[in-house]
Formats: sequence, C-alpha cells, structure tokens
Amino acid sequence: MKRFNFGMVMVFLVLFVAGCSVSDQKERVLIDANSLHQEVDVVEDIEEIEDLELSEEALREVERLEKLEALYEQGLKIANYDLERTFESLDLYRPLHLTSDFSGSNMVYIVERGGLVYQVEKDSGVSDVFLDLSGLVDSSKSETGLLGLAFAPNYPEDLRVFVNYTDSSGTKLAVMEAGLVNDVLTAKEERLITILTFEQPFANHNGGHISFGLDGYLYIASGDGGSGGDPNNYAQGLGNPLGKILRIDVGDSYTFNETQGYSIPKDNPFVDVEGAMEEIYAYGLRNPWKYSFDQIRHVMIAADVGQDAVEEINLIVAGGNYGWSRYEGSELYKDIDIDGAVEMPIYEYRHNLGQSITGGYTYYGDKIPSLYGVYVYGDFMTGRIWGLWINEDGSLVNVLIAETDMRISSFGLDGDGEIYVIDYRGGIYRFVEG
Ligand SMILES: [Ca+2]
Repeated sequence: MKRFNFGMVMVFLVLFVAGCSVSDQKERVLIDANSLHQEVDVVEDIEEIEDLELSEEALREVERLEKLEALYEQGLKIANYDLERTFESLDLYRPLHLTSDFSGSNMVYIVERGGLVYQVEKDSGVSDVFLDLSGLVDSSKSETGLLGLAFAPNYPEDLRVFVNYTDSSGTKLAVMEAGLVNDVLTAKEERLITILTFEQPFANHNGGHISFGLDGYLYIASGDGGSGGDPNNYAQGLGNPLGKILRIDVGDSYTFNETQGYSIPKDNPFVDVEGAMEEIYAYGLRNPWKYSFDQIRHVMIAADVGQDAVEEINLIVAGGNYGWSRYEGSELYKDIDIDGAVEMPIYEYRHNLGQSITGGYTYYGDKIPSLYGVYVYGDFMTGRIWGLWINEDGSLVNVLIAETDMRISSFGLDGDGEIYVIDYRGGIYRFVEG
C-alpha cells in the first residue's frame, strides 16, 4: 500500500472545502472544516481516504497530488532520442494537428489544413476519412484552412466534434455530431452548426487550436488578425477576439449548441467589464500556435510565435495580458501604452535557434519514462525539439532533445498520453529512447 503525504492531503482538503460551490454542499458536509483535523489524523493511506466518501472529483485531485509529489521526487531525467516514422501508408498533405477522442479508443485523428480529418487505428495504422470539410474551408493562404479539432470531453456518450476553420468570411467555430457511416463512426458535415464567428482582417495569424480544459470549458486560440506588428493593436483591445485565448461553455449536448450556441463561464475574467468581450480568457498574444494543459501540474502552457526576434512560452492565467504588441517576448517591440501588468514568458529563445515556435504537450505516457513530466515543444523553421522541465519552485530546465529536418507543425497526444511529432510535409513521428 502506498503511504500518503498527510500534509498535502490536508492542504488539499482545506482548499477543496474553501473552493466548494453551492452544488458541492454534499461534499462540504462530508469534509466539514471543523472535523477535518480529526479525520486527517486517522487517514493512513489512499484507500482510507476513499472511505471518507469524498466526491469523485476530490479523489481525482488527491490522486493528482500524489502523482505531483512523485514527479518532483523523481526529477528530470533526459535520455537520447530517435524519431521513428509511423503511419507511413497515410499520404498526408499539410497535416497540422493530431489528437485523440480520449475515450479509451485506439484511434488518433490527424487534421489536414485542407479540411480532411483521418482516423487512424494507432497500432495497425489502418485509416478512414473521419471528416471532410474541404468544400467549406478556405485553405488557399498559407495560414488558413481547418486549424482545430476537439472531441467532447465525454465522447462518445456525447458525440459532438468541434472544429475551428477559416473560410472567406473569417474564423468559424462549429460543432457537429459523429454518426455511423458504413459502420465507421464519422463526423457528419450536414449537421454542422456554427456557434462562433469572427472576421480576420488579414490572412495570416489565425491561431485556431481548440481544446477542452481541465475545467470542461472549450478554449480557443486566436491570432492577432495578421499582417505584421499588429498594426491595429488588436491583441491589446478587449473589445475584439483577436490575439486572445477565449473560453466558452458549450454545455453537454448537441441540442445545447443548436439552441443556445454557447454560454460564458461565470468566472471568465472580463464578465461584466464594460467594453470587453466576455469570451476573453487571456490577451496580448500574437499567434498562439498550440497550447496544452499539464495534467499533473495543472497549468496551461501556450507557445506564442514571435515577430522578428523572439519566440515565447507562456503560462496562461485567467485575465493575463501577455504583452504583444508592446512586447515581443520580454523585449520592447512597439512603444504603445498598455494597461496593467504584463505576464512575461516563462521561457523564450531568439531567432538564432528558431523562427516559429510550435507548442507541444507535457508528456505523461508510459513508453518514454525519461520524458515523464517534460513539456515537449519545437520550432517549425529549424526542426529543433526541446524539453522544458518546470520545477516545483517555478525554476526551469530547457534541454535540446532532437535536431530534425522537419517542418514541425504540431505535436499530438494519443489516448494513452503518447506523444507524436507532425511534419508539415506529411510525416508523423514517435520518439524512441536511444
Ligand atoms: Ca508575450
């Protein structure tokens, strides 16, 4: 039986009680703060904590804290890596995303900018077309097309599939339901409903990554609208959706989208702020090209592509201003006045090492133990791949882990948390410890 860190559990329980909402009243009674210390005194291991009848959510949190403690105890262990081509029979054209439905299925989904999504059985490599939006999207410019894909958090009980794409009118976030076509579960364009749309003043910097957060809300990355240097200072404006991370609540059914579209999470940072779009979660970004949620550290990490000099990695917090276009990375770019404090990047590199950052994922899979807990990211232009380790005190270790000749358009996770590297020229790769 695993021993458990009482201090950590106590801190968590106190925080959990403090953070309870009205709907959590049952839990609040069960772990009433007055009796907390007595309860903790008798708890000896995780199994006994389960006997306290904590909610599933609370148990998951206790489990996470145990993993977090083990992660920092283990520390960083980098090895040598090779990259091995996979799914070679797939003839991909400009792939820019790979994801899973996270249902325990054996499938990964690969997104092409032109609008095709393939579902690939990850062990056999057998593939089908899952979705074809090539008739809808405009992929005629280098940064336009089908840019994001996310499955409902409890897929396939909830069969919704979300996409983010550009067409001639700008950015569209849309939803449809998957259904069986010739015995293959396939997303059906016919029932595609657009739930959010905004104009793109220029063809470049469309962001486009969409993903559900650990809170169940849908996050949407948007670029600053394009051109160069954000000529209209969109990223700093709270009245527009450009240069932002947006966060919306899409409910838990297709009917919700059909009738309500989406709603604003009550704790979005700009709710009831005059002149601000309530969808905004964070701002001051240039072209966030891939963000992800660290499942154990519980942080949101976004890479933001630089203009002329600096590529950056940011920890995204609610209401955070990430500085663009006054700052490029931590350097002054343009002398404009901006309000309030700026969240500077946690890490940045200059253009001698790379010219277009591609954000990745924190690895928690089984196959490459030396990458456990490491945030893996790369550069589209130079093909370099790095691992960033975040210590408990926030200090960082950044290690070059591979030099490739790829155009790295994305990283991706399958349902087991195994990581893939996507070469925009058509290849999918996996890490192998060398
Ligand atoms: Ca910034």
